[in-house]
Amino acid sequence: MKKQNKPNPKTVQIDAHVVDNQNRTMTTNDGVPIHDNNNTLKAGERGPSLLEDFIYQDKLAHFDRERIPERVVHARGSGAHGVFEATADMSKYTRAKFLQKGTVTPLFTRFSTVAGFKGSTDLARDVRGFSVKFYTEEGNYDLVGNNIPVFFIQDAMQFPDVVHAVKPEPDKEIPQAASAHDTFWDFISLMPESAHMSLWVMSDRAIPRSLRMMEGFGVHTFKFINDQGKATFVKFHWKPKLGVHQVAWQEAQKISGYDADFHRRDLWEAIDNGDFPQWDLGVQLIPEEDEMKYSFDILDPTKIIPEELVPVQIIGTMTLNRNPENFFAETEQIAFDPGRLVPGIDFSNDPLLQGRVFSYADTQNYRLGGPNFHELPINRPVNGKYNNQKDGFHRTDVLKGNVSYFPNSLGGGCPYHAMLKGEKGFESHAEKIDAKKIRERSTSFADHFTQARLFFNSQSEAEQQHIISAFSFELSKVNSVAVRRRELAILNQIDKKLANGVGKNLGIDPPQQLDELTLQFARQNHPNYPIKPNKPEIEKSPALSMETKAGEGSIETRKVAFLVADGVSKKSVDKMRKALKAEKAQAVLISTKVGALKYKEGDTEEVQHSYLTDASVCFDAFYTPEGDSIEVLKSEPDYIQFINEGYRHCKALAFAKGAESLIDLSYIKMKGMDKGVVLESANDLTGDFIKVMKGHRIWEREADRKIPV
Ligand code: HDD
Repeated sequence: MKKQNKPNPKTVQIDAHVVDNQNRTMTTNDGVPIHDNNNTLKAGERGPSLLEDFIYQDKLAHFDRERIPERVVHARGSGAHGVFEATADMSKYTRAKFLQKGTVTPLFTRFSTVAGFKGSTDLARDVRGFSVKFYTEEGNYDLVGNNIPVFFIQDAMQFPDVVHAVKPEPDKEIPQAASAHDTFWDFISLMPESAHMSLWVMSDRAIPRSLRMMEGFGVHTFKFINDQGKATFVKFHWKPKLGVHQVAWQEAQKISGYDADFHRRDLWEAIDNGDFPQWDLGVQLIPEEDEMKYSFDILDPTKIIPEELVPVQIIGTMTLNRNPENFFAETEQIAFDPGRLVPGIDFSNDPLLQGRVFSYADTQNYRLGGPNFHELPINRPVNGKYNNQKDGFHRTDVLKGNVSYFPNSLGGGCPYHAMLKGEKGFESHAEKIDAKKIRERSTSFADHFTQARLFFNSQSEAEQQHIISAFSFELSKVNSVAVRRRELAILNQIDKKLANGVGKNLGIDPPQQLDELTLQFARQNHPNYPIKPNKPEIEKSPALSMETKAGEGSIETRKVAFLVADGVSKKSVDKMRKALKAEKAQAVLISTKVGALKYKEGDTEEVQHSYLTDASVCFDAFYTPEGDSIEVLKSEPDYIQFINEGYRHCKALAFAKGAESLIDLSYIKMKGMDKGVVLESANDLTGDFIKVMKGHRIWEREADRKIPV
């Protein structure tokens, strides 16, 4: 798998299974040519169908079994193939071959939402799954993470509970893909350990602009193991090259109606256009000796290690460069499992991670119908698998010979143990354990609010307001006043501004003390709860704010709506189009109708989008070119809606000469001009527009957000 001009081994492996129907006669599943695929076999023209119609049976029997159980969580997902190139010398820390400098490894990445069913909207407020299967030369390694670096719970035993709480309520199966309901907040308000993650989920991290513009985290602390068997604790981070961006909550809700596949489409189209998304893989390395050095426990999955304490070192880059050939065969059937490792990586004793080690293979066995799911093309290791496991449902490998046991002499002692030939296979880290069996929680896991506070403190003013709005929205949808109050008591332990802001919107004064029920449950894990927390190393971490990660001023692949109508000036369109193209941003013409757009200059251009089919929320910025179209747009209410919404959502708007008159019809007139409204008559039209777009949003407008639309 070294960098060579040879074909990607995973592509070659999958291609061997690709079926192309071009120029083929239709056959049954047994390869029998089909003469007529429209009519069942009947006794006479108007007679009953015959049982002997094996062609009909073949077709229907397959159809009747076309659904498999969806994933119990992360059912809704989108994936793509790619490669990882290691760029740093990691040999000091890990013997994993795919992490050695210069190695290129094929991979498949699947992004997902957690709570919604398979057909739910992409824009739900939710955690996003971020799973990568590396097909390394030492077997498959799965990094199954999220776009949020902490988790709701500390012990895997409670995973079914948190999932049951967030999923639709079991009596009425409502709501779909939403945490804004009673059972979720009932659970969260009884579980102070979920305070930190609940802040992340109520932040804009939970409504990404694109799957290509979000960070990924391995969440747990893992271990790197080097050639000498020495361990180093490690946390994994994926850093998107396009920056970290979000949509506004109101946008998310509207996008769900206009394009429920917004993220899936965006990923597919970007790869299809050759705009391959990239992420750097970063690691935080903690020497074994430093395990107990921090004010928090590095084994606790509700805690981050602030980047200011342990910097993230970049060790390689992932590029997603190929869309799947078939969604079901690849994205649906891929089986991730954080419990499968390659030599050089090991688990830590994080009790959440330890519990995951069981659950994933178990669920794949069920979901994919038996123990041979490893043989599905998407799951096969590229280096082959050789062992004595055999038979079972859907076995496809044809094991040769009469030997399927070890030790054997008849099969030449094969397949042999690595150590028998002086090779090194996977060896677990020889950690010394001397302990009693107990069912308890470590006291070092009992501080639930310090890092939640760190997160809130580290957000910009606008980001803090979004968190307050999100909590207010979610808790307003909770019917139980007791649950609302209990959650407010938790928020009050984190930050007064947060609790008071939400309390004001709910009409409840936040209680000063945690609710008795919350304390009662917390004391089951920590009898002396609440426990005095250690003094944190830092009070603020700039790395936690999305605003500081908004990208190095790139607008690559961002979508700009050109708001046009017949009579628009081609010169005015092309001027902006050219400038955006130079920045690799996309121009999308939106007109009063699809089909041929007539330019003022006489030419025509095919338009795919209209005010009827598209909405402002699906675009990053807006441009109104000059021309006779301006008169048409004056009486087009959907045009006015576009710019009103764009303005409200703090996006950049540019107006060519003459188009400024349209501003008078919008709320911009009422609320006033700002740097985000770029006029050709007053500004460098293209230069200033691009400059404002690079800032992503005009946050100053946030102070006056209640503009009606
Ligand atoms: Fe999980 C799927 C991420 C805790 C049990 N999980 C799943 C997927 C992601 C995560 C991204 C989708 C994989 C795919 O695309 O197919 N899960 C996480 C993270 C966790 C976490 C980051 C905490 C840090 N999960 C977790 C626990 C358990 C599970 C504690 C059980 C004890 N997760 C599952 C599962 C799923 C799953 C039930 C459902 C479908 C699947 O595995 O393949 O086994």
